[in-house]
Amino acid sequence: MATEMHNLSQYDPTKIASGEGRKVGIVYAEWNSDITYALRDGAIKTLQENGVKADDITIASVPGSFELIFGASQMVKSGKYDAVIAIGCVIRGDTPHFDYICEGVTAGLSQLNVTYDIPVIFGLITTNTLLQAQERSGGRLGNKGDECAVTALQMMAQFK
Ligand code: DLZ
Repeated sequence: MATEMHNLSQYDPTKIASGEGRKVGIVYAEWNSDITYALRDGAIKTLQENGVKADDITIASVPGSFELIFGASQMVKSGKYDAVIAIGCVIRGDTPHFDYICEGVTAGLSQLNVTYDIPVIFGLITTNTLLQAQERSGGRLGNKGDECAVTALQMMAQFK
């Protein structure tokens, strides 16, 4: 996660494996769409900058972050992709809902990672405030979508 010491968009392009010929699925949540669209677009841009063709990137939206589990699961089981990136944004409110969603998504995506043979990348931003989410979706601390794309490229190169 982004810290004051780590910008999510900073990576050394010479150390990133090419994504040429790779197929990537991106599932993103519509909840907090100002944030998730920026994350999604950052991921797409970084994948393309590193060799993934536009036609080889499939995007699908789900209503909220909790549905990322089902969306990512469907993409993984389709057998069409070399990696799946799940993108969402959960902002802490006044009820425990935040914790249930974060725990559910984390557990669900973790389960996919140990069950199937392609990497599922955790692109869920979990913050206390909208400002913190903005800082991590193209603001002061970079864009977690970029980080997810780089992570997907590294995982595909390493294990597929
Ligand atoms: C219900 C809910 C709440 C309170 N907050 C968020 C949020 O901050 N981010 C998000 O992506 N989704 C939220 N949701 C919606 C749930 O993820 C889910 O869509 C609903 O509970 C229906 O299953």
